[in-house]
Amino acid sequence: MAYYQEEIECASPETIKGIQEEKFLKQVRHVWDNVPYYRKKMEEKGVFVDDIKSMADISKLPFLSKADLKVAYPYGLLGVPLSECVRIHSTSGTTGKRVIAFYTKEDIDLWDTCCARAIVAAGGTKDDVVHVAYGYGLFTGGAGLDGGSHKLGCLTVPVSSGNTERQILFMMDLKATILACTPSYAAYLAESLSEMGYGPDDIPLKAGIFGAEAWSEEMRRDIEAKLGIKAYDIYGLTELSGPGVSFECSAQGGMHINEDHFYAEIIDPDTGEVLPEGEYGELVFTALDKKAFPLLRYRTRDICRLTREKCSCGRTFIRMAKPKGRSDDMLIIRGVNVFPSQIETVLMKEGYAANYQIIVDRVKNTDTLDVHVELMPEMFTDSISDIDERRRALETGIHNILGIKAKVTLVAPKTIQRSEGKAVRVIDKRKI
Ligand code: DLL
Repeated sequence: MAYYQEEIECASPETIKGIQEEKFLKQVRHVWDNVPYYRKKMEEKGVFVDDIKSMADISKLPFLSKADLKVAYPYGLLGVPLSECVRIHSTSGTTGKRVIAFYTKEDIDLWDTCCARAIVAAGGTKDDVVHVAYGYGLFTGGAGLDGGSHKLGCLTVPVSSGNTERQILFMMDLKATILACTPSYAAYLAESLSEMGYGPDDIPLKAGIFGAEAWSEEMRRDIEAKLGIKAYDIYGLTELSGPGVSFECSAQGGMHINEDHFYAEIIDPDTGEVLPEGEYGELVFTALDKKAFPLLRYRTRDICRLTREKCSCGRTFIRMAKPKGRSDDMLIIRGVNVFPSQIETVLMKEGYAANYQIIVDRVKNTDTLDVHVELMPEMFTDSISDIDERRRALETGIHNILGIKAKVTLVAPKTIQRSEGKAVRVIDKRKI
């Protein structure tokens, strides 16, 4: 088994706890001294820096949320003078002010290390050719995987997103062995590969590092088969640096959190109470050594759970399950909580690719749920009764998993817009 930094990635839980506590106490002092916005929040809660004496005291600290980031925009959460910052990145939010995160040179270095660990966990070595098709620019995907690949010494192809045919030719000509992009773009690349008359054996890829959006286990198996690779999940968010907060290993059983840099908690999203290990709730992170944007107890709004069960890869870092989706992606339809990923699972099990759109509306005071699903080319037929049967099978599958009815519309192949970055799966007309 290969690791980028075996000593830390496979350290005993006690060693990790020790590292976390030492860094945590320093970080709280750093924030208290240098981030007046957070210091005020602590004071308002009646907590002072000297009250924080061990890791267990973290529960005394106030949470930070996206709302705080908006209030403090752009410089209010900076922990160092602007002259020490060397880069910014920003979230892809489409409404209101974007979130801007700042980085010192050291912050970038530790981010690159996190991504290098992820590439090694996906079987990468310095001899690999890493094709980075995440977007470059303000989005963190391109820069993060580029930094990790560079740090490991791989040949990095900074192709960014778009121009799909050119991407495939590049992968062939430069013999890319690792592909890094969103899972929806990987699915699109796989589809285009076959349309160009090629199959998985025509590209030398062995692994994919896919993240930035929720994707189902079924979608993973589909991409793996079509590209002839092993697909690894990677998670992160701009506020905490970007990709590489956690990453999957060969066991594909959840993502190892880089615990020497990020302390994770799961809370009840309604009460803020910390939940025991294994329970589903909102993921909250404390950045233990980031200096420019040192967020303590940041509420990610991602719903998932943690486990410290032994992993066959030998890493001891705690693992997080695939997030079910963001609490703000969760749709409440006729009082029932619905995550788009649950619908995706039904579609993939019935043999569809992840080309679908969920349209929610309110008609005569009742929520409606419409799911548009693209037929696969081989399913396309003139027989209305065949198509009707397929439609009914999907409606039954969705009803069984959600407990509410959905109206499924099957549409012709290639009519739902493909995504080069994060896919837009939901149109909630109730909010428009
Ligand atoms: O998406 C960073 C990233 C880039 C992660 C490339 C992985 C690969 P943001 O644009 O700030 O940053 O969006 C962060 O995306 O809170 C999750 O809701 C979602 N997300 C990220 N990775 C995953 C994943 C990047 N593997 C938000 N599975 C997060 C599910 C994910 N959701």
